[in-house]
Order: sequence, then structure tokens, then C-alpha cells
Amino acid sequence: MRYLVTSALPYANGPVHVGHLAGAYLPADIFTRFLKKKGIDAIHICGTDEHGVPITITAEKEKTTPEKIAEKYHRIIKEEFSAVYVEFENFSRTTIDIHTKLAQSFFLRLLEKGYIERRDTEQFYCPKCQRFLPDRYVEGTCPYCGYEQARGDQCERCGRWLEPVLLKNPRCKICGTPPVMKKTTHWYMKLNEMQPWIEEWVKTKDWKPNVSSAVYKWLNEGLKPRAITRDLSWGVPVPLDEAKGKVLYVWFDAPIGYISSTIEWAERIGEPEKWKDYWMDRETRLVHFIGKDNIVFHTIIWPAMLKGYGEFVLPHAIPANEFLNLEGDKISTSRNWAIWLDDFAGKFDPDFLRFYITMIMPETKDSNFSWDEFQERVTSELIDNFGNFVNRTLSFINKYMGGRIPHPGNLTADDNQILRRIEKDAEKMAEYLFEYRFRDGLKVFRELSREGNRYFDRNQPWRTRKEDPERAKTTLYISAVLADALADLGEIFIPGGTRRVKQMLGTEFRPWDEVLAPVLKGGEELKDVKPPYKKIDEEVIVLEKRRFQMEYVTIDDFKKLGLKVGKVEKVETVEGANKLYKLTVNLGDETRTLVAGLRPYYTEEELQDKLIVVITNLEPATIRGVKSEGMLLAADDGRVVSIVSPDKEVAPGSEVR
Ligand code: B3M
Ligand code: ZN
Repeated sequence: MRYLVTSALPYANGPVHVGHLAGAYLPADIFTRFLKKKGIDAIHICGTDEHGVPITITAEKEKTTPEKIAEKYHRIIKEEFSAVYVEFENFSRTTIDIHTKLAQSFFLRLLEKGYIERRDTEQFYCPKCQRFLPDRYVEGTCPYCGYEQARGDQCERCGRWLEPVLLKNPRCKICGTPPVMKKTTHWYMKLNEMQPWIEEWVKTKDWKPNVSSAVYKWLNEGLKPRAITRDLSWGVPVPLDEAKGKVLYVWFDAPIGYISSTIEWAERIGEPEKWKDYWMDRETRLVHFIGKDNIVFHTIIWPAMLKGYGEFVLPHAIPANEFLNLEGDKISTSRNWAIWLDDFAGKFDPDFLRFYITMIMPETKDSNFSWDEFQERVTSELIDNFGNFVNRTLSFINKYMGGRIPHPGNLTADDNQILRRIEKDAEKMAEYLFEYRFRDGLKVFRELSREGNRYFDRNQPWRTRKEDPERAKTTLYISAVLADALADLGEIFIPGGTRRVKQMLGTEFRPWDEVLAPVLKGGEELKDVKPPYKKIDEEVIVLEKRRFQMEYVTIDDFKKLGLKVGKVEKVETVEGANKLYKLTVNLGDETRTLVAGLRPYYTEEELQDKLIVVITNLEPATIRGVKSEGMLLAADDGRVVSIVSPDKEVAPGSEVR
């Protein structure tokens, strides 16, 4: 048996956020790490999806080329993943040569075999821009809700799916000209003819309930032929003379990226034939991790493409996740209602995110990320549970046992119970993980950590140390063995902290099934004992939370805000807080103190005498012992923080309306 694990290819038109992480990349990373630790041959394959209209739109907006956008975000996304310890055997791009050729060969083979047909149709065309307009390039009034800026594929206000012809007053998104209908030719995949086979195949699968319901909804509606070409210049060219100026639809070429990335990997490691083991050997289990919006493409269209092509294995499982919301609201990149991975990793230990996201992973239904819960869960379940157990064990050994793990004496029933439990829990976790139940897997780990703390409390080494030293030594030995086992079982979820634990113990990570046989014999010397995790930085949480404390307001609500221009008269640092400044601000008829988390972004000189905008009637808050009587406004796109400042000189105290 062998596994090929993939996660959805992110569009190279923006950075990756926690929603993406929870949907596909984290479960895929945990799963691959687990398989490898189980001694199973497994690789994790991904790359950026660099074609498609979203990228050309971004390029037009930023007045640059799709190539440049793809290049930029490929690099950013790759860095973001490594910042949260998500690892791949290969992270490719759909613009490489291997990919273009393979995608074209897919098209030609399916055409040759009669799965694709040519059709003449009509489509919106902008006479001014002289181009056909993809759905997203047409804007108009939504026929359902009357929203005037509805997009040709979907209305952002009422959420309904649209087609450009349904829009009232349609216009070209680029130049505003009303488009005209024009004849064109496209190639369609005859999914309707493939439906009987797809249904047969789908029935052989043991889908997760959320996946299953989406798949059958589509099948029950009946599959329709689907256009797989577009009149665009950005994409994989359709390899036919009669199709000049046309490219493959991005969703046709994207999943082929899983194969081309595997080929690229095989070439890179100097075994150019090796990709075939993963794509052509029936022993391989192909597992696609994706978010729920990608279900139909992976469960219906992609298998149909693979089946039509004929040489490759079909998906073994598609454990799609539902959505992760953020502070009770849908994640939205355009509203910056998101937590970006690189931003997070600069502020907190990446294990914190991996741990919390796994705890709330949207495996069967949507779930919600909340900063309060993040802080609470990470503190109580990771730092004060696993972290504390390791730390009290190792500190005790350091302090009272000369820094060496003691040799055990006779084992009591309680000691043996711990050793057996490690074994049982490792098995239980493995069962959950093979079933893609990552929350449950992590729960076993959390409970085992908790049992470690209880064991330590029950056996009271601080007391037996004087009364019964043999007992104390055995207790600490067993605790160290458990700490070592926890590091192994936890590694797949929290690779950072568990590595630090291994370093302190002087042991190596071991295969899953060897966790039961303790390697520690007693006598080993500990190295650099310190808590595996630092506490969560309260000030950083406070600042993060502020970003998400908004909801829709009426004009009257807005008027309730006392917004005034202030002038910074004095800038001071706050003792023990390296993110904060204490600002003394002149508001015309009064002077106030504000605490602001600006130190990473502004020097004291830059702030001195600056005009700022202040909310004057915000409930005062005491931050690090300093009373903050208001809040200043700043823009934050996740990368740059920029103070909002009037662009002409106005008197301090001026009202902002
Ligand atoms: N790029 C959509 C997305 O990022 C798409 C996935 C392709 S997987 C083959 O959600
Ligand atoms: Zn136009």
C-alpha cells in the first residue's frame, strides 16, 4: 500500500488564510505525517493554480501581468505554508511546461475518445475591448435582488448563482460598455453521457456525509455537458488549429496539476519514472484534501477525466471539509475578514494555530474561529496541559534528580496502567486518523496529557522524594517516558513544541508503532530544560481582536462614534510591552492618553506631532496598567499597518464625519 496525498491547488492570486488551512492543508499535512510515521509510503503533493480569471482580474487591477501575479503569490503562499509547518514533497505551479503538455494531452485524448465535443454557441463580447467576456467580467443588475453590481457568475449581495445573460443592464467590467452577443465555438465535456459510469463509481465510495450529500445533489439534478474551453489569452492553449486564441478552462487544467507536480517531483529527486508508482499502480491510494467549494470538481468531473484518459488511478478518498468562519462571520478576503498565515506566524507559535484549528476542524459542519476561544483553548489544552506536564516532569528531574532521568524501581499498578494506556491510545489515535477524524485523534492526545498531570498529582513526587525516594524516582521515570511518548504522538499536530521536548529529553522522533516500547532506560541527561511553550501574549490578542469587533451599522450608529482629530504630543513606551506606545494626544479642548500597538510599525519620531483620528467615546480600557481613553484609527491589510491621518492640516479637536 502506498498513499498519494494532495491538497487543493491554491489560486496564485492572494495569500492563504486560516480558512484554507482548516479546509485542506492542515488535515493533509497531519495525515501525511501520520502515514509516514506509521511506516507507510506517502507523499504530499501540491502547487499553485496559476490560471483562471481571478488571476487576470487581479493583474488588471494591479496594472501588471498574470505572470507577475502568479510568480509573486506562488512565492508568498509557499512561504506561508512553511511558516505553519505544512510540508510537501513538491509544491509546483500549473504554468510549468510539463503541466501544459500533460493538460493538452488530456484534452486530445478525451476528444479522440469521444468524451469531448465541439459546439457553436453565443457569448457576451465587448465591442470596445474587442474580447469575449468571461462570466466574471460581466457586471449588471441582479434579477433577484436588484443589486446593481452583481457579477456574471454570482450576486455578491443575495448569493444566488447567475449567468451573464440573466443580468439586467449588463456591462463590461473593464470599460463599462454594454456587451453584445457574438458567435463562438467551445468544447464541451459530455458529462451527461458519462453520468451512468460516474454514478456506478460514486456508489463504490464511502464518502463523508457532507461530501456524499453534495455529490448526490449534483447527480440527482442530472449532469449537463460542460464547456471546458474559454476565449481568453491566459491559460493552457487548446491544442487545435481551429481553436486559436482559446485556452482550457482553469478547472480542466488545475487537477491535472496533481499529476504534473508529481512528475516534477520525480524528476527533481532524480528518479524520473517514480511518479508512475503513485499514479499508475493500483496499490496506490489517491487522497484529495479539499474545501467544500471544490467537491463537485473532485468527485465528479475529475474522476470522469481520469477515467476517460484511462491510465491513472482514481481517487480513493476525498475527505473534504466544510467552511471555517471567523468571529461568527464568513471569511472574506476582499473585506480583509481573515487571518493570514504569515501574519499569524509572526505573532504566535505556529503550533498554537495548528492545535486550535485541529480542535475546531470543520470536518462535518462549518465551525468558527474566535480569538477568545483560541486564547482559552490553547492556554488550557496545550500550554497548561501538555506543556505543563512536560515542564513539571523535566523541571523536577532537573532540580531534584541531578538533571538525569532516574532509573525506575518496582512498578506499581498505576505505573503499569500508564504504560498500557500509551499503547492503547496510540492504537485508538491511529484508528481515528485513518478515518480522517483529526479532531478525535487530537482529543486522545489531549486526554493522555491530562492523564499525565493526574498521574503526577496522584503520585506526589514532591512528597515521596523525602519519604520514599525509590517511589519518586519511578514516578519521574514513568512521567518522562510518557512525555517522550506524547511528543511522538503529538508530533503530527504540533511539530514545533514536540521537537523541543525531544531535544530536552535527548531522544529522537520514532515510528508510531515503536512508541509503546520506551527507549528511556534511566540515566539519560536532560538538556536545556524550559517550558515547551511560552504563554500567549495578551497584548497581541487584544490587538487582533479589535480588528474583528465590527458588524453592520446604521448611520445613526455611526453618529454615536465620537470621531475627532487629535495631535500626538508625546510618545512613550510602556514598561514590559514591546508592541505598545503610550500616546499623549491633544484633542483641542482636552488631552488624553491612548495606548496603541504601533511599536512594530512606527518609530517614536514618526508619531511625534502626527495628526490622527481618535474614537473619543470608546469605553476606557486598562492595558498593561495604563488607562487608554480612546483608540486611534489605522489601516491594516495584514502586512502593512498605516495610521489614518487627515491629508490637510486641521485643528486638533476637529470632528470627523
Ligand atoms: N484553485 C480553487 C480554490 O483555490 C482551486 C482549486 C483547484 S484544485 C485542483 O479554492
Ligand atoms: Zn469592455
